[in-house]
Amino acid sequence: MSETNSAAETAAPHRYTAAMAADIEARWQDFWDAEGTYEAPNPTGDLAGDPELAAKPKKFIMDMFPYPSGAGLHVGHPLGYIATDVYARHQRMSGHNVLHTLGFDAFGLPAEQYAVQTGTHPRVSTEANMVNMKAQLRRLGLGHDNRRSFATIEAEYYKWTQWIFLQIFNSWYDTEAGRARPIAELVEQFESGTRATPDGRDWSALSATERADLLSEYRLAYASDAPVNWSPGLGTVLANEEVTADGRSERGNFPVFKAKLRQWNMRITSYADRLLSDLDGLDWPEAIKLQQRNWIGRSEGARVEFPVDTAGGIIVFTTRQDTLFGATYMVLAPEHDMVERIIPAAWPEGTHPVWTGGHASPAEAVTAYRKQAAAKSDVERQAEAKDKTGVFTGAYATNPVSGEKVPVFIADYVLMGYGTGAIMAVPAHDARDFAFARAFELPMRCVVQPSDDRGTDPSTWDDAFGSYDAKLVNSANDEISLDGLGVVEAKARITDWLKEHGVGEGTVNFRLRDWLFSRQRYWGEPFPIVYDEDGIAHPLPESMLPLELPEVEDYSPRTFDPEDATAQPETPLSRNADWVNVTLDLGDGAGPRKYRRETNTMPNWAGSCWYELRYLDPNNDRQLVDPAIEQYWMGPREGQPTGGVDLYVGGAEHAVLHLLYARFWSKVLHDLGHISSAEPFHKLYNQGMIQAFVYRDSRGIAVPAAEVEERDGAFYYEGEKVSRVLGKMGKSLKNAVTPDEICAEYGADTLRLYEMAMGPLDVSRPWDTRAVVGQYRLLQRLWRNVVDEETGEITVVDTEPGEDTLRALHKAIDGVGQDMAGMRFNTAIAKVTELNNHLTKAGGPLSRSVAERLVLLIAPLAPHIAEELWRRLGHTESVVHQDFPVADPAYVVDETVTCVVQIKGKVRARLEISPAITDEELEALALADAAVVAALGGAGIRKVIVRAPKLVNIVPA
Ligand code: ANZ
Repeated sequence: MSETNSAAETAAPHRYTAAMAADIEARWQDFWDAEGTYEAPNPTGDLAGDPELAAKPKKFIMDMFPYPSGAGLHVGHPLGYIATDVYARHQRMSGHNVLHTLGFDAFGLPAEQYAVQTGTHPRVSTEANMVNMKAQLRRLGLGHDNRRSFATIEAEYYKWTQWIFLQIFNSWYDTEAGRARPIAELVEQFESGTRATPDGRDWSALSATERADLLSEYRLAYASDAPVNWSPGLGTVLANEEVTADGRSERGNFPVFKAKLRQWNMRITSYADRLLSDLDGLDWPEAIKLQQRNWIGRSEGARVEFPVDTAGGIIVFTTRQDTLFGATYMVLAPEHDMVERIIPAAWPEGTHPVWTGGHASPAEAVTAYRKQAAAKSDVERQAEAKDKTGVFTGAYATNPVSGEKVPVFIADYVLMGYGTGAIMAVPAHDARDFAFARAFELPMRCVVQPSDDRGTDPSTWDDAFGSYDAKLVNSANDEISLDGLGVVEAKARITDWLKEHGVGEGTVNFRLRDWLFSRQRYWGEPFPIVYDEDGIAHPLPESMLPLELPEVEDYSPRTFDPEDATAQPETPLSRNADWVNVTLDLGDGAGPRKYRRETNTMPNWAGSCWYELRYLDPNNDRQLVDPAIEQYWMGPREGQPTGGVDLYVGGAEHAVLHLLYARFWSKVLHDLGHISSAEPFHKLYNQGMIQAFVYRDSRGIAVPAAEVEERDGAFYYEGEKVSRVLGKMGKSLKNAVTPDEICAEYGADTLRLYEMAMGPLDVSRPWDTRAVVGQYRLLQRLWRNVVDEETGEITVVDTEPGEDTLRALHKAIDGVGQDMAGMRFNTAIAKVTELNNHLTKAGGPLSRSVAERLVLLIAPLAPHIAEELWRRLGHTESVVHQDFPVADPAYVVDETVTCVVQIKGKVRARLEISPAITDEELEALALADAAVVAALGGAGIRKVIVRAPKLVNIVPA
């Protein structure tokens, strides 16, 4: 790397070197800051007096904002930020009013864990990290509107996070209207009697607690006692989205248990349908849409009631109601609350010994089995391959179509959190039921005629027959027959029949669960909720926001033995009695009363659920966002029916969590009339990752990548041979390269170019520090084409360029413009390089008009050198707001090339054609040519060999 600073290079006093780049970059960064070059005007105030700006289309471009990590940035982090910056600059130069800025997502676990290890207050370490990261980012020359930046930990910001929580708390989902409405309107319905209370009593007859409990059933934010994901090792409960497929905590990889705890939830399930259908109008990668669709998991099926003699009916959810005649037993989730009500005191006469699990009574069997099931995660319980376990409850239910008595089991393969927590088992046609039936020697009945040759006796089968593409058999009673029908038709028929008989109905079930919204943490937003002496939750009035995090001595989370499922979470805020116990006048007419504050905090997702809105109107202390401003930047428009940010760039790892939660908050705020957009992000783009080589010694331990030497294709560290694989970049793998190092060595413009040139933006690519110099050389050649390295004078002349150069120039302009608009920055760079090489080769001083357009072309990619050259070329206005060059089509159309047409190897014609012609077009053209027709003289054609655009070879019959 040191060669770049070698004597030969620095010999010329005005050469573009790292030192020169450092000087240019620092100077223009200071200038841009001082001038507010990247400030985007808002429509009210700013734009009103500026008709020219008001006529411009807007572009709101956003990055997924960073968490201020203590490790700082490595070169992988800014890939997306550079890309959005290049894009934003091009859009700005193409006539758009561009909003681009970056804040910090600054609440969260890492700061707290660091705090526990080092005793530093999370605010102190977070703020120090932000200072460091801001300096690193500024060095890259990102054109952000800095007036609009903020961190989610600022009280002026989280005041509005809390305010949104209150809106969600104070609303309910009206399923008839299909939208959220203020809870006061629901209370009115109860008061006036237009909506009946569950037990029919007058609203006025309900106690305060009863009213609160009833409203809690409706509120979009509600506290409830439900089985939640509890991770003792982390010391907090987690949302389903934060639990991995192996049933462990995504962060820290601790075991997660289901525990019944009182926690806050968000009723995101009310929005399941809209979250699903609105995906259609979004310009997102299909893979991400698919992940959201799967996470929401819509299933069409039916609810069917199976009566139990002793205690009402068991309701199951099934997607195969057509197989109802084949339901030969039932299964309840072990936790199902029907279990207590249906179990008899003793095993029925003649109970199969395998069913009892060796227990003396159903009660004993149930207790033992529940204990066993509680220790397993949902994923373990659902694993296809594993042996099916369970136990008979001693109870029987009646199959509503066949009238048969079927035994009721509990088994852990049925989950409490899905459907109704109960299933009808159809062992002949469901793989899990088949395995269970085999293990417990339960009867099976074939009700769908197998399309293979296995026959209709399931006792001879090796597995269930699950196909949809077959006809029903053995499915008739006195009133209805499904025999001979296809699955789809049979489903429709039986669903009607169930409805007519009042024993079931068609229904849609979602996999999506409500969002668990409280955490046992210090470093998060406090809930704007207090409890009165009866334990009723009251929202704080808006005037009491923000409710600031108290300064405390002990902010550490309480963690436990990771395996201790019985441990009880403890909230750090609960240790501060002075903060928790308060006397307040909530302004609700009750006067000053004693309250207890909610001591949970919000999850770290809260702050990122609405930050796009804060960028729009960052200093508004009266409103979440001024509606006119929101409408301008985010409102629905042609092609964007639900509105949203024009471009949102970030990693694909946020497929569900953040992107689903933010969509949900948008919809609630939209329904309540606070914003015009119903979706936060119209276009989503996932950038690839920058990977890096990881070198490991013979013990498998990573060694510092920077100190590895390559010899004859092998790699050595301190003389010892090491292995090399491509992996992630990071401190722990000792292969992190910081942007600071690269900026020091070559300058920010070179780093920007290198990151953009590495490959298509959406694919992952390996970092190679040795290759960075290639882009440095491009900038050096560019510089040399405009500046005399000896004198520092501009070398351009005022004559017009030749035809050749005009063609090269306009082709580049055309191609680079299209590539930039399409975010193909790597090919844009290739085209700039090609043009620059052409100019270098042509020799002699550049025409001013060529030099200027060359500078404008590279300005989005390498803004500092472009600004410097632009000024040296005599301009007094910044390059940032110049118009991007427009190609003259006359120079863009390709010249023609000559194609030779041969018949039997003899040249018979020459065609002047476009070099872009396809084989098909060329063949047609050649066969229609008069000379060719004449030469063929009516002979048929055996074969035509086409090599577009140069050659056509015709072989006559
Ligand atoms: C009878 C049946 C017959 C079923 C058949 C499937 C095949 P999806 O598509 O994912 O929605 N099920 C319902 N609730 C369940 C629970 N809480 N735990 C475990 N399994 C449950 O799956 C719906 C199917 O999964 C339902 O349809 C039910 O089994 C099962 F040939 O009912 B089926």
